[in-house]
Amino acid sequence: MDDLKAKYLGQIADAGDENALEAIRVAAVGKKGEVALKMRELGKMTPEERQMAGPALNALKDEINSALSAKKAALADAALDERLRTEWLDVTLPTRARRQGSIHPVSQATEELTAIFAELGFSVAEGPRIETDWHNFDALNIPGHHPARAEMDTFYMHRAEGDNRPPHVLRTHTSPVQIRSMEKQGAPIRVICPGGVYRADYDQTHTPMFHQVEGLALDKDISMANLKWVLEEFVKAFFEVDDVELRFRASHFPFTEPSAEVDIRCSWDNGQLKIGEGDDWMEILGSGMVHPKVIAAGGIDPEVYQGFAFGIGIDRLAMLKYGIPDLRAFFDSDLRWLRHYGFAALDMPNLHGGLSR
Ligand code: 2NL
Repeated sequence: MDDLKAKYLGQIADAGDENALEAIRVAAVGKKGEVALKMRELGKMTPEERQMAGPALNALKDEINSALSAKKAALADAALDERLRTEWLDVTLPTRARRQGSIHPVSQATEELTAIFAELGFSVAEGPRIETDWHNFDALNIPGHHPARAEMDTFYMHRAEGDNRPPHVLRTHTSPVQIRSMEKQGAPIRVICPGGVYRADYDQTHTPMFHQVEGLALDKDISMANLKWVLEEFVKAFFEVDDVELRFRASHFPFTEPSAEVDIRCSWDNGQLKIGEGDDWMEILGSGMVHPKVIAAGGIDPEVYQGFAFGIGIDRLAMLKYGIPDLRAFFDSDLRWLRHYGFAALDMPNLHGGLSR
């Protein structure tokens, strides 16, 4: 029995992996293993012999079993040590260069102007790009026969056979988001609505999808003077100049009365734009006092509340601020263009950190 013990403990000590260990287990203490065979011989022994050999065989079996599990644990430890040695990672290494992706100038301009209007007390609202004909047109005092509907070059959604309701449209401006904001929030209200809008128009200066921000402020005592101040603050902050001069030109929109287009004083020297100085004027937005019918369409009493609204093209603002010459490149998804004009992902603007860095 001592030979048996020495043989198996030696084999266990030498086993190189779990498979070898299992083979030893089967040969030694398995059902048909050597210890089991010896136990069968107990039947042929005298009772005295059996009383000696029985417990000794059981002790041998226990000893081999514990050697097996000790070795198994040692092999697992060694395997883990080996993995830890090969699968290491140096977390103090520098990260990869950042130029994998960048923020599109339209997104950057949207973030910047949102930060400015937020500072002026405006909240931000978003809405669906597929709109009801009512929210996009009727609520804005543009009835079915109005020439503005034709002028807008509207994209109409498909209508099911036999459905005689007016088709949904791709919104032609973000005004419907303001209608929805009035319906939801009531007055007083100060909100801006930035986002993509659609018109069937494509040439040097127009793309079928472009971006707009509209603003709306309604209260009991809001006048055109408040509009002028808000726009001056916005233009100064956005173009990062100390002073601007705005020129209001009488205009016409169905949703405002009176209406004004707004120009800023600027100069173009050698193709270089300077805002706030010079002898030129550049149109940057449309605005006016919200038409009473539009206030009523938003579920608010126009006898009590009044206010201003304005609409600005974001794409053109971005072109002017960042010196981008061609509008159509905005929507080409050209990676080289994006690397050149894009912004770092972590440079999100806020008024305290400075808008652009
Ligand atoms: C332009 C003109 C404008 C508005 C948009 C507006 C929205 C509501 C009520 C009244 Cl809910 N007005 N929006 C007002 C005036 C002008 O945009 O030429 N944008 C580039």
